[in-house]
Amino acid sequence: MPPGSTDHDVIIIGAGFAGLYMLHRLRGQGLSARVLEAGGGVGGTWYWNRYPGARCDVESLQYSYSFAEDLQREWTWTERYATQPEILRYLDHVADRFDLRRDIELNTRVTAASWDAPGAWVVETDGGERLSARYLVTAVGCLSAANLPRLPGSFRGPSYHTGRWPAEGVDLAGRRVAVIGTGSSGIQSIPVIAESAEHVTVFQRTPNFSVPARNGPLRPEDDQWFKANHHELRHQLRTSHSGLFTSPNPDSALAVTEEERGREFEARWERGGLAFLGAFSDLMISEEANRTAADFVRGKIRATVRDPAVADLLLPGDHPLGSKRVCVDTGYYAAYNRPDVTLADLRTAPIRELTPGGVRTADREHPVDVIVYATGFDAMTGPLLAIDIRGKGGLSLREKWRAGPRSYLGLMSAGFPNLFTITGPGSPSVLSNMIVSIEQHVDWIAECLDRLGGRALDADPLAEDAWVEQVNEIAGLTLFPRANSWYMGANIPGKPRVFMPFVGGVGVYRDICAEVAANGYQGFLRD
Ligand code: NA7
Repeated sequence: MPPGSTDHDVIIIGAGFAGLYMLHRLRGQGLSARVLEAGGGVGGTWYWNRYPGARCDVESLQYSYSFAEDLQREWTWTERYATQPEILRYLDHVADRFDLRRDIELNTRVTAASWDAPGAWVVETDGGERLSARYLVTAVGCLSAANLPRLPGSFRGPSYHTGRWPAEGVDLAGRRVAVIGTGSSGIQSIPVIAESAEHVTVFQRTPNFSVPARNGPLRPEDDQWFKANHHELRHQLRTSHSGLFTSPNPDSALAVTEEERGREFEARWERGGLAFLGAFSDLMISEEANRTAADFVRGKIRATVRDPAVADLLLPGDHPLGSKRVCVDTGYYAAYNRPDVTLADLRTAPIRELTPGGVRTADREHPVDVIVYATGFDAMTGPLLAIDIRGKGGLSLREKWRAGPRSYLGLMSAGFPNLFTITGPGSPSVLSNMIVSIEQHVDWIAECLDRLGGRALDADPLAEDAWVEQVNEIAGLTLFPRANSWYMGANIPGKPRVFMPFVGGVGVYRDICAEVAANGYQGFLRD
């Protein structure tokens, strides 16, 4: 394809953490790129998820870009875990700081993309625009397609999905609020909503494991230490298992005494956050080891929730700890000690229908003024398949992925030349600190485009088959597939059950990708 015959060298879909950095990198190597973003502002996940209490479950020092020293030096987080508004301010700052906005088109949803002869992507938007580029990069996020259950009946009050929260906010003061769902979004929002609502009724289908955040102001000495040592610390994150500091303990939970085990769990519980999962090396591979951690958390729930019947309902029991994303909360279990918070157990009394004034379960009607759907997302594949993507010969991605996503390294899918998927299924993505994974993918793609110099690249179907097999095989060695999780697609009716992310760890994965590139893009086909 002759240079200049497309509108842009690259079209990027999405202006969250991934899209912003991708644009910055491509510009730096002299490519013209256009970002198309559905939202009215930059920020992606952090633009949409404005629900009360929304906050990152990764510590702010680690959940930030590492690509620019100046940016790192000049930005100071205020809390150990940043709130949604603060992360959005950070991303707005990044957009301004690197002059990114002039290449970003907001309020523009990509509806279709097709690989057209003689070798360009043609992208269509909801505004009727058609744009072409030699390369297409999706930066659509893993958790951006909201899952809104179809409940029978109708409710006369307002209802909101946590992932589509209105930018102007919602005043829940003095209202009777239903929160449906007890994943991370429900668990973060329930205690905060309870502070001002007249009453909160929590509709729980499956109890989840949650560990305390122990949030607080970011200590200046921690900030200074991170800034002073950031080269070394960022390197550690990039080569770690999850892209997080979890202080992994190499011991087996079963090789120590009960007292030692209890001390390790207790210390991590006190410190707060996802490092709880690093307590022992076999928590995600041995059911017995996992049960020790699960029992510890169940003990904490019983000790926190005063009403033993409510505590019992909150005890997770149908999946190993960590096989669904562990939540990180502030005051979640204690919220059930409030007289104005009620737990409705959907396992014993499922939702029958919405009524004009509330939610009817099998046993009674719960009168509410507002419904908050904290019901999650069609994860990972949802945002990609929402776009009608057509590759070579009109091959549809929806069709190709009917039985589950197939990709090589989570970066490309065979038959879709020049289409790169940042943190796509088959890469560590949601099992890691997303920023570490995003930066690794963006750097890899940018270098690849540089070396391609305009030529086309596609995944070799044989390499793809081998990768899909490897991803499944490694997942099968762990406890992850034992849960009906969104990692497995199990939260969406009719979605194929396939474990989607790569569990081998970000350090291992980075090495694999680097080696593939060093070997002349082994497993990829070039023009
Ligand atoms: P999650 O973790 O998918 O949680 C969604 C919750 O909503 C979960 O408790 C679901 O129960 C529940 N749910 C979903 N559909 C229904 C229906 N129809 N009825 C009742 N309850 C329902 O999404 P989040 O937004 O909380 O968190 C997503 C990620 O964001 C999180 O892991 C962090 O990485 C950040 P279920 O368990 O399916 O029985």
